[in-house]
Amino acid sequence: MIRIHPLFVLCITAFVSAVALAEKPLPASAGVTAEVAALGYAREMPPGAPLGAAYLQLRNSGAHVRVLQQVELPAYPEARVELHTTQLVDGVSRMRPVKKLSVPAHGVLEMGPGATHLMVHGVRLMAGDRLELKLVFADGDVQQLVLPVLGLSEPPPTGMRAEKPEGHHHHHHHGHG
Ligand SMILES: [Cu+2]
Repeated sequence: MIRIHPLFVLCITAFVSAVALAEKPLPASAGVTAEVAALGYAREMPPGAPLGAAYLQLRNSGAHVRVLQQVELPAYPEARVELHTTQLVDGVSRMRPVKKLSVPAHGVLEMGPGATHLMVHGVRLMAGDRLELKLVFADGDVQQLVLPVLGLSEPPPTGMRAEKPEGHHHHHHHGHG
């Protein structure tokens, strides 16, 4: 396997991104836009659940912070996605929407149950489905990717964090009431 110095990759990415990307094979559900590699999954909704959740791992190989500002569902114009964070308040997980999420330079934004996540409104997520996402970054960059919808007991894709045990029982509490 040919190793290329990261700085070299950074310099040539703008000119020959296709060549640079070819050096790193990515999983089927991954997508790449100028220096951000994405991996993720959505979770099947339990019966009666009003909202769905999806989780991304965004890996920024660039020297500048990247800001995820919006997530759209091209296949579901009526649906919408909120960026959520989860905080433990008095022993109860509470979610709240945020306007943006940052992916640090040379860093990773790791979403997961009980932590930062995407809240999906208006789509019934069923195991085995695929969910197409359009990520819109603050700098105007757009990235499309397709996530698998995993069943309730399926483990996350390799390399992604599993559910935090302490957040499990409170995951569906919502901070709006
Ligand atoms: Cu949420």
